[in-house]
Amino acid sequence: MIEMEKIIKQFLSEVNQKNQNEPEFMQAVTEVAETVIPYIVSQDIYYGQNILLRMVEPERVVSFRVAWIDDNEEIQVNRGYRIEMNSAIGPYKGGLRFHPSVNLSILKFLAFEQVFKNALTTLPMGGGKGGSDFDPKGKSDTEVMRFCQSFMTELFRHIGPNKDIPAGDIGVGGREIGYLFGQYKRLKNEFSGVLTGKGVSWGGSLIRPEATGYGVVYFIDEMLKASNQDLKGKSVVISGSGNVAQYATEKCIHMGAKVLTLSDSSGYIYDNDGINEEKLQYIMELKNVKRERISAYVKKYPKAEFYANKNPWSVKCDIAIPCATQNELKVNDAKVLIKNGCKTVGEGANMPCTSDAVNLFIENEVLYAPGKASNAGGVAVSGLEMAQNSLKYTWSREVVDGKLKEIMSDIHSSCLKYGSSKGHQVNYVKGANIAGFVKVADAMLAQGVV
Ligand code: NDP
Ligand code: 2IT
Repeated sequence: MIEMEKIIKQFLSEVNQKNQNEPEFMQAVTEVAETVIPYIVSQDIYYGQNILLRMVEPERVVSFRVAWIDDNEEIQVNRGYRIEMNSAIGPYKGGLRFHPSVNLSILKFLAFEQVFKNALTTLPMGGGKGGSDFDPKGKSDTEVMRFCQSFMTELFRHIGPNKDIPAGDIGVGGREIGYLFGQYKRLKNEFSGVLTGKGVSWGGSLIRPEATGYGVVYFIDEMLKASNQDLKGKSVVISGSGNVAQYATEKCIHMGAKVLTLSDSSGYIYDNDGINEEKLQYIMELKNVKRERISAYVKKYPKAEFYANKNPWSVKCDIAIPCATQNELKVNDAKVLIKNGCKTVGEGANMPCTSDAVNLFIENEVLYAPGKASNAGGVAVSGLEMAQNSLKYTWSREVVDGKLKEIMSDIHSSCLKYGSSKGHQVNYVKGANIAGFVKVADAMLAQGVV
C-alpha cells in the first residue's frame, strides 16, 4: 500500500513539474491517477508502458488571437484555444466554452476528462476541448456573431469532420454553433458535420439539446435501480439554469421527481411547490431567449424565494445534481447535503464537486456519479449526430432517445464492471476511470509509440 502511494506521488510530481499553475488540470489528473495507477500496476500488459504519462500530454495545443470589433467600434482582443488531447479511438471531439474564466488549465482538465468520457460512450470519439475567455453575457447578437466569425477564421484550419469536431459547452449554445458553422462553411465552401449541436434543419440531431440533462437523469435512475429504488417522489436540488440544468429538470419532472431549486452565478431560487413544466417553460424563455437572470423567477412566481450569491446545497433533498461549473460544490456543502439526508449525487457539470467533497460522499456511501460517466449523454448524442451526418439521414426523436438510454445504461454497466467490490457500495469514480482508461490504453498499445 505504501509502495503504491509512492508510485502515485512520484507520477503526480512529474506531471506537476511540467504543468505548473494548472490546478484544475492537476485535480482531474490526480483523481484519475489515484484510481487507475493501482490497476495499471496489477496488469502486465499496461505496466511499464508509460501510458498514463502519454495520456496526460495533449497531442496538440493551439492558442490564438481573436480580434473583433464591438458595437461601439472599439477593437477587442480575446484568446482562443483548442486542446487536441487524444485521438487513439477516434477524431478529437469535445465542446467549446466561452466564459471569462477560460484558461489553459480549465480547458486541459476538460479535454482530459473528455478522453475518458468519450471512451465510455461506446462510440469512436477521441477527446478535445476548446473555447475562449470571451464573455457572451451582455453582448448583442451581432457582437456574438462577429466574435464567432473571428474565432472560426483561425479555428477552421485545425478542425474537420474526420479530424476534430467541436460542439457547445458553457456560453456556447445553438446561436453560437450557428454562427460558427456559417463561417466554417463559408471558409471551406463545404457543408459537413464539422460541428455538433447544429439546428435540426441543417444537420443537427433531434434530442441533442436535451441529451446531457436527460442522460444525467437516466444515469441516476440506473444507480437507483441498482440499489432497488426509483426516482418517483424524490426531492431534487439542481444548480445552474443553462442547457444541462434545464433538461435535467425536464426529465426529473417526467419521471415523477420534484425539483426544488435552480441557480445562476447570481444566486439560487427555491420553489417549495416544485418546478413544473409550465414554470420550466418560463425559465427556458427567460434564460435562452431573453437572456435574463434567474432571480426574475420570483417576480413571476412570488411563492418562490431567491437567495442572492448563494448556492442551493443547503436545501434538504434526496438527490443533488450540480449542473453549473467546476468546483461549485465544496466539502462543506457536501457535509450539509449528507447531514440533510441526501443519498445520491449525479454530476451534470464537469468536475463540479471538489476532491474533498467527492471523498466525503464515497466515505458516507452516497451514490455518487462522476461527470465523465453521468454527463456523457451530451457527447454521446453528438456522436449520433456525426453518424447521421455521415449517413446523410436523420433518426426520429424516439430512435435517438432510445439509443441515448441504452448508452447511459451501458456506461453504468462499465462502471459496475470495474467499480464493484464485495461488501462495498459501487465506486463509480474508480469504475468510470478504469473503464475509460482500458479502451483508450488498448488502442494506444496497438498503435505503437506515437
Ligand atoms: P450554459 O452556458 O447553458 O449554462 C451554464 C449555467 O451555469 C448558467 O446557469 C450559469 O450561470 C452557471 N454558471 C456558469 N459558470 C458559473 C460560475 N462560475 N458560478 C456559478 N454559476 C455558473 O452551460 P451548460 O449547461 O451547457 O454547461 C453546464 C455544465 O455542464 C458545464 O460544466 C459543462 O462543462 C457541462 N456539460 C455540458 C454539456 C453540454 O452538452 N452542454 C455536456 C456535458 C457537460 P450564469 O448565466 O450566471 O453564468
Ligand atoms: O463536456 C461535454 O461533454 C460537452 N460539452 C459536450 C461535447 C460534445 O462534443 O458534444
